[in-house]
Amino acid sequence: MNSLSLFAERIDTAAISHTPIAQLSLEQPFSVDEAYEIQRQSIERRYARGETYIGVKMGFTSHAKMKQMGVHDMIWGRLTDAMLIPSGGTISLNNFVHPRIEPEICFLTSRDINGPISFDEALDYVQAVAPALEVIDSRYENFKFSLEDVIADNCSSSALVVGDWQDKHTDLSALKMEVFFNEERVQTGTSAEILDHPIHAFVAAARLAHQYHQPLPAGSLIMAGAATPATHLKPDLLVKETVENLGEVTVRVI
Ligand code: OOG
Ligand code: MG
Repeated sequence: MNSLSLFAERIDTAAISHTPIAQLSLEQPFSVDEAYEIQRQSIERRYARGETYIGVKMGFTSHAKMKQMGVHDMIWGRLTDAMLIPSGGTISLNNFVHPRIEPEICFLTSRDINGPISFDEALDYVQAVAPALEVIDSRYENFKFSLEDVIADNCSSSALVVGDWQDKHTDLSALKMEVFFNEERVQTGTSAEILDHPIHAFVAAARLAHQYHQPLPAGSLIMAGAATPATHLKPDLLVKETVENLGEVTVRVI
C-alpha cells in the first residue's frame, strides 16, 4: 500500500469509528490532486461495503464558510446513500465526532453531465431543486485542517437531509435561508451568498467532477454549499431550515 491508500484507510477508519485523527498533512504533505485521490480511495472503501453513489457536494462556495474555516478555495466531495437522511428523520450524535449543520440548496440532475457546462446551459441539466441541510463532521481533531486535509476527508461530508423537490424555474438568486434550533433562529443568510447564485455551484460541480473523472449520471444530487457558517449540534434539537419559496426541511437530533 502506498501512502495515499494508507491515508484513505485512516480517514475511512476515523469516519466509521467516529474517532478523530491528527491532520494527515502534518505527517506528510500532499498535493490537492493527491488529496482527491485519497478521497476517491476512501469512498471506494465505502462502496466496497455496499454504500452507493448518490451525488456530489460543493464546499466553500460562500465567503461565510471560507471565513469560518480559514480555507479559500472551492472543494467538492462525494455523497453516498448511507449519508441521506429523510426529511423529518432523526440522527444520533453518537454516530458523529463533532457535527455541525449548515443551510444549503440541493439540485437533482435530469441528464448525464459529461463535461463542463455554462451558467446558461445549467437549467437544462436540472430536474428539480430543494431546500437541504448538510451535517458536516471533520474527522480531524478540533475540526482543524488545511485545504488538502479537508479534501482528503471527503470535505467533512457526513449526512444530508433534502426537502421536497420544487420547480427548477424558481428564481434562486436571492432567497432568504434560515436555520432554527427548537424554533430559535441560529443562522440567517441568502442564497446569493452561494457564489452570487447557487447555479454557479452547479456549474462548478460539473467542471470539477469532469476534471477528476467523477461521472454525474442523471438523478445525481448536487449540494451547492452552505450560505452561512455552520452551527454546532447538541442533543435534543429539532433543526429546521426554511428557504424562501422552496419550503422547509427538518431533522431531529438526539
Ligand atoms: C468543509 C465542508 C464545507 C460547505 O458547504 O461549505 C461545506 C467544512 O467546513 O468542514 O460543506
Ligand atoms: Mg456543506
